[in-house]
Amino acid sequence: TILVIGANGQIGTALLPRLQALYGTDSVIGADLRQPAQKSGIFELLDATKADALAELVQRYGVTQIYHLAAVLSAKGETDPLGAWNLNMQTLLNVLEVARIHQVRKLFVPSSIAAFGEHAPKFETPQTASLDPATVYGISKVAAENWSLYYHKRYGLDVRSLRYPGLISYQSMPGGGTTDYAVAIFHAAVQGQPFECFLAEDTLLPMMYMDDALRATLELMEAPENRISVRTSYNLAGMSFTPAELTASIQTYFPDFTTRYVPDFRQAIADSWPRTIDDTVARNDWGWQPEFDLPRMTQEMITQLSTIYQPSIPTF
Ligand code: VAH
Repeated sequence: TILVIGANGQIGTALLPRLQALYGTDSVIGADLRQPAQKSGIFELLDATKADALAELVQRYGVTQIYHLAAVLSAKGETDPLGAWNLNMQTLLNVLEVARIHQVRKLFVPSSIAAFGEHAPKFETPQTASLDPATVYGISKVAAENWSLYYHKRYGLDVRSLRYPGLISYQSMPGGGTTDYAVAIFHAAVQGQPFECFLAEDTLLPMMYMDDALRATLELMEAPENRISVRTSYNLAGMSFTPAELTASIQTYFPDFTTRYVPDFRQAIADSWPRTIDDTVARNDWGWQPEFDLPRMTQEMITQLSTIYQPSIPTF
């Protein structure tokens, strides 16, 4: 069985149904601090900072794979650095230890472009670059990458990881990320409202549509173990765009839509991150290939959110 920790998060909300479709609802357990809005399949309340609660769940369901998707993201983490560090690291160490003790076969531990800092090349950031992250979230990701590598080398744990770009999805509301302007903007556009962006209009960032991120995750997890050459975390690229480019893409659907740019503390976080990512190693090792560019993502996000905000076609 597969355990998804942080099942109510941005990735968890989208990944859970994908795993249920692939492996059957009875083989997938969603777990988070609170019940989900819409419950489907097996769901367990879990505080993953409690190792014994996690171990009990793993034993009770005979868990063989864990997706560890619980974390405090970059912007929210800066409002409570030690709280973010404690949650991100305690849960990770519990997952690694419980997996080691209970012979969990495979683990997914996400990283992020937030792992890169000011001394990594900004363009085509390579797989091996110096990692001096500017945020507590980034520091916790670099630590997670190194702990994952350690548990792989010392205990043979099959831990796999991706340095996700900013992820855009319609299945959940933005949750404290610096790239979450790119989610909130669609909610405003579809509701006919102007948008106030907390990043400057020319802030170029690596981004990815959630469908690509989920496919990358599943392709990585299903790749033969001898194909995996990176046990810290793989660079992964989808596309890169600026708030101005995203606004223009949305305006092809909503010509009157406008964005105002009011940069706040999140601008410094975004400025510390890469502009574009080199994911050659992921392409060579397990055949990664993105499918969503900006126009296709815009069309998909607007289509999906339009049905959520205007569910029924008006009856005449
Ligand atoms: C964040 N969405 O903004 C996350 C991600 C690269 C961005 O780590 O914190």
